Amino acid sequence: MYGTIKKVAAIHDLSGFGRGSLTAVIPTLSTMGIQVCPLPTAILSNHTTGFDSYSYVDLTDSMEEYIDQWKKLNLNFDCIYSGFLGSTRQIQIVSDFIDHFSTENNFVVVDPVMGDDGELYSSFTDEIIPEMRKLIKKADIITPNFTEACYLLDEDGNNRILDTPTAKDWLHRLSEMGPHTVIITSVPDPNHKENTNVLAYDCDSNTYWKVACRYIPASYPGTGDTFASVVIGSLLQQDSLPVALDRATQFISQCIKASYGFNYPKREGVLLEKELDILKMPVLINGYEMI
Ligand code: PXL
Repeated sequence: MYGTIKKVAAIHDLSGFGRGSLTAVIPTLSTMGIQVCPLPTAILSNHTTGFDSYSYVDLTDSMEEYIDQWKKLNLNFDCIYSGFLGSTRQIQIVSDFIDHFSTENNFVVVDPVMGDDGELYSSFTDEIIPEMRKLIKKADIITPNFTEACYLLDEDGNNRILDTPTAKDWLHRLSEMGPHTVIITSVPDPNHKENTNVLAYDCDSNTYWKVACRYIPASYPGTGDTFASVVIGSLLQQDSLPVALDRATQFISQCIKASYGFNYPKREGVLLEKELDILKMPVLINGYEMI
Protein backbone atom coordinates (compact mmCIF):
# COMPACT_ATOMS: atom_id res chain seq x y z
CA MET A 1 0.00 0.00 0.00
CA TYR A 2 1.24 3.50 -0.86
CA GLY A 3 1.12 4.76 2.72
CA THR A 4 3.23 1.98 4.16
CA ILE A 5 6.45 3.12 2.51
CA LYS A 6 8.37 5.40 4.87
CA LYS A 7 10.25 8.40 3.47
CA VAL A 8 13.64 9.76 4.45
CA ALA A 9 14.95 13.16 3.35
CA ALA A 10 18.65 12.40 2.89
CA ILE A 11 20.84 15.52 2.89
CA HIS A 12 24.31 14.41 1.73
CA ASP A 13 26.75 14.88 -1.11
CA LEU A 14 26.76 12.60 -4.12
CA SER A 15 30.23 11.17 -4.61
CA GLY A 16 30.30 9.43 -7.95
CA PHE A 17 32.92 6.88 -7.00
CA GLY A 18 33.86 5.18 -3.76
CA ARG A 19 30.56 4.02 -2.18
CA GLY A 20 30.08 6.84 0.28
CA SER A 21 27.37 9.37 1.12
CA LEU A 22 24.34 9.08 -1.19
CA THR A 23 25.76 6.10 -3.10
CA ALA A 24 25.77 4.19 0.20
CA VAL A 25 22.65 5.73 1.77
CA ILE A 26 20.29 5.14 -1.17
CA PRO A 27 20.95 1.41 -1.74
CA THR A 28 21.01 0.66 1.99
CA LEU A 29 17.72 2.33 2.85
CA SER A 30 16.04 1.22 -0.39
CA THR A 31 16.91 -2.40 0.38
CA MET A 32 15.27 -1.93 3.77
CA GLY A 33 12.06 -0.83 2.06
CA ILE A 34 12.45 2.88 2.75
CA GLN A 35 12.03 5.60 0.09
CA VAL A 36 15.03 7.91 -0.05
CA CYS A 37 14.44 11.50 -1.18
CA PRO A 38 17.92 12.94 -1.73
CA LEU A 39 18.71 16.61 -1.17
CA PRO A 40 22.24 16.77 -2.62
CA THR A 41 24.68 19.18 -1.00
CA ALA A 42 27.51 18.79 -3.50
CA ILE A 43 28.56 16.60 -6.37
CA LEU A 44 32.03 15.10 -6.27
CA SER A 45 33.72 12.86 -8.79
CA ASN A 46 34.82 10.66 -5.87
CA HIS A 47 34.92 11.01 -2.08
CA THR A 48 37.91 12.65 -0.43
CA THR A 49 39.54 9.78 1.51
CA GLY A 50 42.43 7.96 -0.16
CA PHE A 51 42.29 9.91 -3.43
CA ASP A 52 44.80 12.65 -4.31
CA SER A 53 42.18 14.80 -5.99
CA TYR A 54 38.51 15.14 -6.75
CA SER A 55 36.19 17.45 -8.68
CA TYR A 56 33.70 19.33 -6.53
CA VAL A 57 30.51 21.19 -7.43
CA ASP A 58 29.03 22.95 -4.42
CA LEU A 59 25.23 22.92 -4.59
CA THR A 60 24.62 25.44 -1.78
CA ASP A 61 23.15 27.98 -4.19
CA SER A 62 20.60 25.55 -5.59
CA MET A 63 19.49 24.01 -2.30
CA GLU A 64 17.04 26.73 -1.28
CA GLU A 65 15.12 26.61 -4.57
CA TYR A 66 15.03 22.81 -4.37
CA ILE A 67 13.68 22.99 -0.80
CA ASP A 68 11.12 25.65 -1.75
CA GLN A 69 9.76 23.24 -4.31
CA TRP A 70 9.50 20.48 -1.66
CA LYS A 71 7.63 22.97 0.54
CA LYS A 72 5.21 23.69 -2.33
CA LEU A 73 4.66 19.96 -2.75
CA ASN A 74 3.82 19.77 0.98
CA LEU A 75 6.09 16.78 1.44
CA ASN A 76 6.22 14.91 4.75
CA PHE A 77 9.14 12.80 5.82
CA ASP A 78 9.36 10.08 8.46
CA CYS A 79 12.99 10.97 9.04
CA ILE A 80 15.28 13.84 8.15
CA TYR A 81 18.85 12.60 7.87
CA SER A 82 21.83 14.86 7.21
CA GLY A 83 25.43 13.84 6.60
CA PHE A 84 28.28 15.53 4.71
CA LEU A 85 27.65 19.29 4.48
CA GLY A 86 30.01 21.26 2.30
CA SER A 87 29.90 24.76 3.78
CA THR A 88 28.85 26.63 6.89
CA ARG A 89 26.01 28.25 4.93
CA GLN A 90 24.74 24.79 4.10
CA ILE A 91 24.54 24.00 7.79
CA GLN A 92 22.21 26.99 8.21
CA ILE A 93 20.09 25.78 5.28
CA VAL A 94 19.80 22.34 6.87
CA SER A 95 18.91 23.91 10.19
CA ASP A 96 16.08 25.86 8.51
CA PHE A 97 15.02 22.69 6.69
CA ILE A 98 14.69 20.91 10.05
CA ASP A 99 12.65 23.81 11.47
CA HIS A 100 10.22 23.53 8.56
CA PHE A 101 9.93 19.77 8.05
CA SER A 102 10.28 18.29 11.53
CA THR A 103 7.04 17.30 13.25
CA GLU A 104 6.01 15.28 16.28
CA ASN A 105 5.73 12.25 14.02
CA ASN A 106 9.19 12.20 12.55
CA PHE A 107 12.76 12.21 13.84
CA VAL A 108 15.91 14.04 12.87
CA VAL A 109 19.26 12.29 12.54
CA VAL A 110 22.40 14.39 12.17
CA ASP A 111 25.52 12.45 11.28
CA PRO A 112 28.11 15.15 12.06
CA VAL A 113 30.44 14.12 9.23
CA MET A 114 33.72 15.96 9.80
CA GLY A 115 36.56 13.47 9.90
CA ASP A 116 37.96 10.11 10.95
CA ASP A 117 41.12 8.56 12.38
CA GLY A 118 41.87 11.69 14.42
CA GLU A 119 41.73 14.13 11.48
CA LEU A 120 39.25 16.35 9.67
CA TYR A 121 38.42 15.30 6.10
CA SER A 122 40.51 17.28 3.62
CA SER A 123 37.63 19.44 2.39
CA PHE A 124 37.02 20.91 5.88
CA THR A 125 38.65 23.50 8.12
CA ASP A 126 38.13 23.96 11.87
CA GLU A 127 35.27 26.36 11.08
CA ILE A 128 32.94 23.40 10.61
CA ILE A 129 33.18 22.36 14.29
CA PRO A 130 31.24 25.18 16.02
CA GLU A 131 28.66 25.12 13.22
CA MET A 132 28.16 21.39 13.65
CA ARG A 133 27.74 21.93 17.41
CA LYS A 134 24.87 24.28 16.60
CA LEU A 135 23.26 21.85 14.17
CA ILE A 136 23.23 18.88 16.56
CA LYS A 137 21.06 20.93 18.94
CA LYS A 138 18.22 20.29 16.48
CA ALA A 139 18.79 16.54 16.17
CA ASP A 140 16.95 13.73 17.93
CA ILE A 141 19.79 11.33 17.15
CA ILE A 142 23.45 11.92 16.34
CA THR A 143 25.92 9.33 15.07
CA PRO A 144 29.48 10.70 15.37
CA ASN A 145 32.45 8.39 15.05
CA PHE A 146 35.06 8.60 17.83
CA THR A 147 37.01 11.37 16.05
CA GLU A 148 33.89 13.46 15.50
CA ALA A 149 32.80 12.98 19.13
CA CYS A 150 36.21 14.36 20.19
CA TYR A 151 35.77 17.42 17.95
CA LEU A 152 32.24 18.07 19.22
CA LEU A 153 33.36 17.79 22.86
CA ASP A 154 36.71 19.52 22.34
CA GLU A 155 38.49 16.47 23.73
CA ASP A 156 41.87 15.18 22.66
CA GLY A 157 41.30 11.71 21.24
CA ASN A 158 44.93 10.91 20.48
CA ASN A 159 45.76 7.45 21.79
CA ARG A 160 42.82 7.85 24.13
CA ILE A 161 41.05 4.77 25.44
CA LEU A 162 38.03 5.60 27.56
CA ASP A 163 37.04 3.63 30.65
CA THR A 164 33.30 3.03 30.98
CA PRO A 165 32.54 5.95 33.36
CA THR A 166 34.38 8.37 31.04
CA ALA A 167 32.63 6.98 27.97
CA LYS A 168 29.27 7.41 29.70
CA ASP A 169 30.23 10.96 30.65
CA TRP A 170 31.06 11.76 27.00
CA LEU A 171 27.73 10.31 25.80
CA HIS A 172 25.87 12.26 28.45
CA ARG A 173 27.66 15.52 27.63
CA LEU A 174 26.84 15.09 23.93
CA SER A 175 23.17 14.57 24.78
CA GLU A 176 23.26 17.76 26.85
CA MET A 177 24.20 19.55 23.63
CA GLY A 178 20.71 18.72 22.25
CA PRO A 179 20.10 15.22 20.89
CA HIS A 180 18.12 12.72 22.98
CA THR A 181 19.99 9.79 21.52
CA VAL A 182 23.75 9.75 21.03
CA ILE A 183 25.50 6.95 19.17
CA ILE A 184 29.31 6.93 18.94
CA THR A 185 30.98 4.45 16.59
CA SER A 186 34.56 3.10 16.52
CA VAL A 187 35.19 3.57 20.24
CA PRO A 188 38.34 1.69 21.36
CA ASP A 189 37.58 -0.85 24.12
CA PRO A 190 39.54 -0.37 27.38
CA ASN A 191 39.56 -4.10 28.22
CA HIS A 192 39.63 -5.84 24.86
CA LYS A 193 42.21 -4.37 22.51
CA GLU A 194 40.70 -6.40 19.69
CA ASN A 195 37.36 -4.56 19.91
CA THR A 196 36.08 -1.21 18.69
CA ASN A 197 32.65 -0.67 20.10
CA VAL A 198 29.48 1.17 19.34
CA LEU A 199 28.23 3.02 22.42
CA ALA A 200 24.92 4.78 22.82
CA TYR A 201 22.86 6.76 25.28
CA ASP A 202 19.13 7.30 25.28
CA CYS A 203 18.41 10.20 27.59
CA ASP A 204 14.63 9.61 27.71
CA SER A 205 15.14 6.24 29.41
CA ASN A 206 18.54 7.19 30.88
CA THR A 207 19.99 4.01 29.38
CA TYR A 208 23.50 3.37 28.05
CA TRP A 209 24.16 0.62 25.49
CA LYS A 210 27.20 -1.11 24.08
CA VAL A 211 27.55 -3.31 21.02
CA ALA A 212 30.99 -4.89 20.98
CA CYS A 213 32.62 -5.24 17.62
CA ARG A 214 35.76 -7.22 16.96
CA TYR A 215 38.38 -4.93 15.46
CA ILE A 216 39.18 -5.67 11.85
CA PRO A 217 42.49 -4.18 10.69
CA ALA A 218 41.01 -2.29 7.78
CA SER A 219 38.92 0.80 7.45
CA TYR A 220 36.82 1.61 4.44
CA PRO A 221 35.37 5.04 3.63
CA GLY A 222 31.58 5.22 3.58
CA THR A 223 30.94 2.71 6.35
CA GLY A 224 29.74 5.52 8.65
CA ASP A 225 27.07 6.44 6.09
CA THR A 226 25.97 2.83 5.74
CA PHE A 227 25.96 2.35 9.52
CA ALA A 228 23.70 5.37 10.14
CA SER A 229 21.43 4.30 7.26
CA VAL A 230 20.93 0.81 8.75
CA VAL A 231 20.16 2.35 12.17
CA ILE A 232 17.56 4.63 10.55
CA GLY A 233 16.03 1.84 8.45
CA SER A 234 15.84 -0.38 11.48
CA LEU A 235 14.20 2.27 13.68
CA LEU A 236 11.69 2.98 10.88
CA GLN A 237 10.93 -0.76 10.86
CA GLN A 238 10.04 -0.34 14.56
CA ASP A 239 13.12 -1.99 16.05
CA SER A 240 14.32 -0.82 19.46
CA LEU A 241 17.48 1.30 19.67
CA PRO A 242 19.78 -1.56 20.81
CA VAL A 243 18.45 -3.88 18.09
CA ALA A 244 19.01 -1.14 15.49
CA LEU A 245 22.59 -0.69 16.75
CA ASP A 246 23.16 -4.43 16.74
CA ARG A 247 21.88 -4.81 13.16
CA ALA A 248 24.00 -1.91 11.91
CA THR A 249 27.14 -3.15 13.67
CA GLN A 250 26.71 -6.70 12.38
CA PHE A 251 26.03 -5.46 8.88
CA ILE A 252 29.16 -3.29 8.76
CA SER A 253 31.31 -6.12 10.19
CA GLN A 254 29.90 -8.48 7.58
CA CYS A 255 30.59 -5.98 4.77
CA ILE A 256 34.16 -5.44 5.96
CA LYS A 257 34.85 -9.16 6.33
CA ALA A 258 33.37 -9.87 2.89
CA SER A 259 35.60 -7.17 1.39
CA TYR A 260 38.84 -7.67 3.30
CA GLY A 261 39.61 -11.01 1.68
CA PHE A 262 39.82 -9.36 -1.72
CA ASN A 263 42.85 -7.38 -2.68
CA TYR A 264 41.43 -4.13 -4.03
CA PRO A 265 41.93 -0.48 -2.96
CA LYS A 266 40.12 0.27 0.33
CA ARG A 267 39.19 3.70 -0.98
CA GLU A 268 36.58 2.00 -3.21
CA GLY A 269 34.56 1.21 -0.09
CA VAL A 270 33.12 -2.12 1.05
CA LEU A 271 31.53 -4.51 -1.44
CA LEU A 272 28.09 -3.35 -0.40
CA GLU A 273 26.29 -4.87 -3.39
CA LYS A 274 27.34 -8.37 -2.33
CA GLU A 275 25.88 -7.99 1.14
CA LEU A 276 22.74 -5.85 0.84
CA ASP A 277 20.34 -8.79 0.81
CA ILE A 278 21.28 -9.53 4.43
CA LEU A 279 19.23 -6.47 5.34
CA LYS A 280 16.09 -8.28 4.16
CA MET A 281 16.65 -11.22 6.48
CA PRO A 282 14.87 -11.66 9.82
CA VAL A 283 16.78 -9.92 12.62
CA LEU A 284 19.24 -12.17 14.45
CA ILE A 285 20.34 -10.41 17.59
CA ASN A 286 24.02 -10.96 18.19
CA GLY A 287 24.79 -9.26 21.45
CA TYR A 288 24.12 -5.84 22.83
CA GLU A 289 24.45 -5.00 26.48
CA MET A 290 23.43 -2.28 28.86
CA ILE A 291 26.39 -0.54 30.47
O1 PXL B 1 31.61 9.13 4.24
C1 PXL B 1 31.73 10.42 4.64
C2 PXL B 1 32.04 11.31 3.47
C3 PXL B 1 31.00 11.95 2.83
N1 PXL B 1 31.23 12.76 1.77
C4 PXL B 1 32.46 12.95 1.29
C5 PXL B 1 33.54 12.32 1.88
C6 PXL B 1 33.34 11.47 2.99
C7 PXL B 1 34.46 10.78 3.59
O2 PXL B 1 35.52 10.70 3.07
O3 PXL B 1 34.75 12.51 1.39
C8 PXL B 1 32.66 13.82 0.10
